[in-house]
Amino acid sequence: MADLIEFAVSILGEEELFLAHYWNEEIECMPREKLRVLQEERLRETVSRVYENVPFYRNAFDKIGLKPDDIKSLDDLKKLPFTNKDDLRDNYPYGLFAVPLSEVIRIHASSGTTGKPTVVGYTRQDIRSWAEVMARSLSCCGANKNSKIQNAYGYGLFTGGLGVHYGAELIGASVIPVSGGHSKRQIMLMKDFGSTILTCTPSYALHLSDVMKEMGVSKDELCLEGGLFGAEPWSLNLRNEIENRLGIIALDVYGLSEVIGPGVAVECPVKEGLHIWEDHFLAEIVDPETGEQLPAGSYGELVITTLTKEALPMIRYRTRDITRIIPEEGCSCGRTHMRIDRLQGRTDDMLVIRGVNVFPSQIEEVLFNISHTEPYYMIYVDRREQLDELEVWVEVSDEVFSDEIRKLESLEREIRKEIEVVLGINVKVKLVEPKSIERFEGKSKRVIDRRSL
Ligand code: DLL
Repeated sequence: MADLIEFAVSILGEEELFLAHYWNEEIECMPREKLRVLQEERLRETVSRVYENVPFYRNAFDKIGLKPDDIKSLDDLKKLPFTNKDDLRDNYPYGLFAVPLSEVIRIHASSGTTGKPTVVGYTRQDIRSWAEVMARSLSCCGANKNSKIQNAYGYGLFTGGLGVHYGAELIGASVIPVSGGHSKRQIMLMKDFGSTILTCTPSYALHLSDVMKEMGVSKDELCLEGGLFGAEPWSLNLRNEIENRLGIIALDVYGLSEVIGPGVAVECPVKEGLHIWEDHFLAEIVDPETGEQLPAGSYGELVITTLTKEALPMIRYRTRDITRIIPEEGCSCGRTHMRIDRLQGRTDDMLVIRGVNVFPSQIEEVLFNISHTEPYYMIYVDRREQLDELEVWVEVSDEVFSDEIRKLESLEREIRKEIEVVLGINVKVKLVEPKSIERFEGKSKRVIDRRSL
């Protein structure tokens, strides 16, 4: 811990670290017994509210003979039915709203891969709560009223842009609402405006660092100190890469539109898990197959119940995200809110290759450990003669690409062996030219599953 503090001080400066520490100390460091009382009170309120105001929930409760009064404490949570993404789709666009539209002041939507988007709404109070959790999250990576926050998450229906924006304004920082894209301009602004914090997807942060190199801009010419990256899974190796290339502390922020947007959970500078803001969101881990609650420490699907949302309360929302609750309570940062591990991926992104479960993040982790490769890759899945095949395309650096064939073949073999050790299945590896793999301004797409095409 002493090392960590020293490290954080070296990046932020002692005074700033102190200022950056908590946004809302009373809540962030609330004793757990007190937090539990608050959660139970809010859970009871939420359950009555949805029963009274959302026919979908009233029917779901009635079907299993559950009355709001049956939910007294957190132990009763498991009696409640789950909510799925399909329930939002079936009630498109506003069917799950618990308030009249006249009270809704903002609507966002997440584009699904198929059909209609998932629509979410916010009352004025919801926007306040969201700004609060985002202000806490940004403070974790050092934001304060003197910060200049370059917000390169997309503005629009996506919750990333405006979610960060309102949190940053609440802190009193100067927000630079640049949104995603126009990478050269991003670097110019970062340098000229003296941005101190960058917010975007981790894959875009990596891309920006490449563009910096192309433009001949070194990290020493920038004032960046911290970054809050999320909206997609990213490996620890990618974090190291971003931290080294940009000279910052890079923290992970998690969230999803159905629950609120970014700011559901965030890493503190200790980097040992993401604190879920438990006064607003109640977390459980369940077995994705059976829906049974799993004990702290076991990996499973994260399920979230909102405790303060007015427009769109969610009861036991199945996020499809895989993580675990970190069993050790308390964190050396002083925050008492429970931590989840970095997200491994989504149940629906998990590839099942010849019966073996594969997360793209596992492949990323391996690739980053091998020198001479670039951190860009694509995964292709095919089915030939009833057999699944996985092929990984990996970009290599200019020098390697112009090397003799023998060296390339040996690198290809090395990567194949390393991936096979981790996944336990045979894979094919293809080395490709520098810059031939697509770059992303928002969420990246690194898997092309051609089995279902
Ligand atoms: O991605 C909200 C967000 C914006 C989070 C900016 C963080 C930063 P959706 O578009 O609804 O909302 O997508 C939510 O993205 O269920 C996860 O699968 C994935 N995701 C979000 N954050 C992380 C993360 C926003 N830190 C879906 N690590 C979620 C891994 C993440 N996956």
